Amino acid sequence: MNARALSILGILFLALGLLPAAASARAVPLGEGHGKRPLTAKRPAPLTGRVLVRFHPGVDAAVRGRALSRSRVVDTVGQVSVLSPSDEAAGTLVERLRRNPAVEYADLEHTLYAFGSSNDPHAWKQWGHTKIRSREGWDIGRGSTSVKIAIVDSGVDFGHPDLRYRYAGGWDFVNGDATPDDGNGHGTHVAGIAAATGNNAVGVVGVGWYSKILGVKVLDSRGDGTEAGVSKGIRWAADKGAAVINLSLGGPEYSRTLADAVSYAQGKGALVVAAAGNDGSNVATYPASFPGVIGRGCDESR
Ligand SMILES: [Ca+2]
Ligand SMILES: [Ca+2]
Repeated sequence: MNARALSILGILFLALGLLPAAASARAVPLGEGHGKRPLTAKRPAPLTGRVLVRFHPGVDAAVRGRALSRSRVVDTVGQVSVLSPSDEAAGTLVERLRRNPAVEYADLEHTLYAFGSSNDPHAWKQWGHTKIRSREGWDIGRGSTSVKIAIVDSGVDFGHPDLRYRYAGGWDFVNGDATPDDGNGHGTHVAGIAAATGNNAVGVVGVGWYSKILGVKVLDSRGDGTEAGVSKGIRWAADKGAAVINLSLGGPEYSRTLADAVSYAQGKGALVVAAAGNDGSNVATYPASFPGVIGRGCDESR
């Protein structure tokens, strides 16, 4: 098993439940802060009040300008414009845009959210590595500093002693700055499972001991984000050379904007891994259900 495969294995075992990476040397354990509310795929995804529109290639600026005259472009994601309606309901704007032959698609934007976890803070520490046979993998490889894993989530606490040397860069798409500080704990917990430093006499050990982490903050302190924000994070991670992009988040609504972002990342060679939502239901969630994405279920059995 090579380093990349081991890193991928590390991500795959997030399937084992997004269970907290257990106590660390600090007062605040990896993962503290998440799981404070039920996070399930059945939770309805609220609308953000914004509209995501993509024009057909080659549509000129004047045509686009007319189509967008009653809205404000508040952001862009690849070829997608994020619109805030000026004087009409978002649904009315979508209907009008969909009738416009210059428009490839127009959708209401939904909220995405962190997928939840067990409330047993030490469960993973006790059995997770056994369940996925990490130790056998470590005989072959223990991760590599040349492999970047993007944790597209609520941020990553790179001040944590088990994550300090895993930093490979980051961006905060929630606040628009270069520090993806984790106001929730979910992303830090996920990062610890993937790549907490091994054999350093501190805290826990990730599956990849030496893999590098890109901290991409797209979820706020409540664990909520937007389709546009998550899509921007995915694209950013792909542009930064992520070998693996981990998405322990999602929602029940199909999103073309999100699908475009996942395709973009896959086209750059990234392996996209997404949680299916650990609620034991058969509800399809996205991005886990997109083509080529490794969707992870949850296994809490020992
Ligand atoms: Ca920040
Ligand atoms: Ca450690």
